[in-house]
Amino acid sequence: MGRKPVDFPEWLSERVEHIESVLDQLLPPAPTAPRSLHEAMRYAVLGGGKRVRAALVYAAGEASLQSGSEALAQRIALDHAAAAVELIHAYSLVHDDLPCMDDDSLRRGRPTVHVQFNEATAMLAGDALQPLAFELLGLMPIAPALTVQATQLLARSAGSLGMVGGQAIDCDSVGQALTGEQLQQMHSMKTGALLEASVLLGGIVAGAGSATRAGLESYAAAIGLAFQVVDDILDVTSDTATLGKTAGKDAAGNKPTYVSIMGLDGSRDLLQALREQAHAALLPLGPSAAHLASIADYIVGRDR
Ligand code: GRG
Repeated sequence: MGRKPVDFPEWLSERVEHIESVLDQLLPPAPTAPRSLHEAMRYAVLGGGKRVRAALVYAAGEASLQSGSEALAQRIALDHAAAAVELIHAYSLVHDDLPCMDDDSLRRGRPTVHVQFNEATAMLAGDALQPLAFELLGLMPIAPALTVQATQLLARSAGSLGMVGGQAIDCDSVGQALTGEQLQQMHSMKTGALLEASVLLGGIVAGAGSATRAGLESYAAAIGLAFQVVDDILDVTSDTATLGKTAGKDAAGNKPTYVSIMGLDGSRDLLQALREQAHAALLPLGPSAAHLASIADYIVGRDR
């Protein structure tokens, strides 16, 4: 990971390729027993995904490293932190796709894990990806106090006050009308918490001071929300969107979205305001935060 300015698309594809190889090495090898479980874990994680969360860890790490301090230990720690958030994310998608949740048969352009393997294996693969994520954090070669902070942050963002809690609210909200405020709360837990944790993990691992952490927090809050607003906009505007939605519900007609509550124009206005908040938060961090700024633009402009 160089500190000299690199063109963003080039940086992003290099990081995506890098995290793919890190994950490949850190996941259990497929031929080792229990074989079907390990195959399912690898299938769930490798060969797909935009790797936005890993990119956020690396970009926040770059923005936080002191000049000339890019030691090997910090690079390994950033790899472990980036892999940990991708493992938690992958597990959440495996479980979200199960028949008892969204019952999806396709993910990342391929059959979902329970379709490719079976339901029990998919559940166990998700279960096994979670502790592996925390094991990787425990193996970071950095000051133990930073490892503790990183572990607590990831656990919080993934647990009942974060991602899983948001999913629970989402499940409970089917058939109910949510207010805009409740919708925001649900998404900030379900999707925003892990995206935000990715940014802060990069900062913690790279030894960010309090001023940098404050900038990262404000940036992270903005992009965490922006990600979901884009998702809701894409739900209506992408080629696969369903026509004739029920007011206040999503394409499937059963969940409230930003677009159904604020309208398309209102959602787009919110998105631009969030992009501006993200950029403003990075100003005090200077040029080393350039890739974080580009990721904000990427999230706001993404079309898948
Ligand atoms: C089941 C515990 C549990 C949690 C599930 C995040 C989540 C919670 C479910 C995902 C549902 C979903 C499709 C939400 C829309 C936003 C989102 C998180 C999309 C998937 O993330 P991307 O676009 O996926 O970063 P890739 O495949 O690029 O990694």
